[in-house]
Amino acid sequence: MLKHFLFDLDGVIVDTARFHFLSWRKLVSAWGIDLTEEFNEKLKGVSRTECLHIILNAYHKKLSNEEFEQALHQKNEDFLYYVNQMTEADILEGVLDFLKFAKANGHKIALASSSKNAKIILEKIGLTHYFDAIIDGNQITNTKPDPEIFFTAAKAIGASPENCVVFEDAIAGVEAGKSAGMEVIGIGDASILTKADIVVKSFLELKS
Ligand code: B16
Ligand code: MG
Repeated sequence: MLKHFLFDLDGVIVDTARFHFLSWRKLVSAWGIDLTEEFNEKLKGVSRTECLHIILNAYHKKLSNEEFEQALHQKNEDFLYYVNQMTEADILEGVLDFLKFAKANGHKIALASSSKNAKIILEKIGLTHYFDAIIDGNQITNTKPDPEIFFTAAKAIGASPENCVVFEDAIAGVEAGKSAGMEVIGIGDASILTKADIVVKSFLELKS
């Protein structure tokens, strides 16, 4: 049976995970919080609002509704500053060849990203036309690790979950893909993405 591919964006296609980290770190440093890379693993794959809740809960910090909205806005402004400088050169190694291979061999390709900036990012790096469906944070009610985004992406390309392969760099995303009954290939560190079916460092390791 032909497999179809569901791609996470940040940390899989491009290294915007780094930009999210830098933007959150700048925001919370003004509150005297030193955000570590280790803590940042909890923020990968989850929505912007949920990220802020996770930070505030962990550091016992309270914000008014207005301050909360302002913090989200500021974080996103800083993130977009980095995004606006992106080009095709920012596509992670091996990704473009894999997309070309998938297209040429009839595999359907969908994006399943929690980011509300996903479409802007795909345009900046010139990959929009590779995707048969683009599901992002604007279309989803429940953020990863809930499987909603992967079910929605599979449906959009007319694929059943057991025929979908998910590419994910986040603990929450791997959990979401497995909860959806899909095969999950982790991109990154095997000691972190322990629930993935296999973990590779980059698409260069995937023989198409
Ligand atoms: P935004 P992904 C996720 O994208 C990021 O991993 C996560 O760190 C971020 O908080 C989330 O998007 C929301 O992004 O603030 O741009 O809406 O990994 O699911 O592609
Ligand atoms: Mg990701």
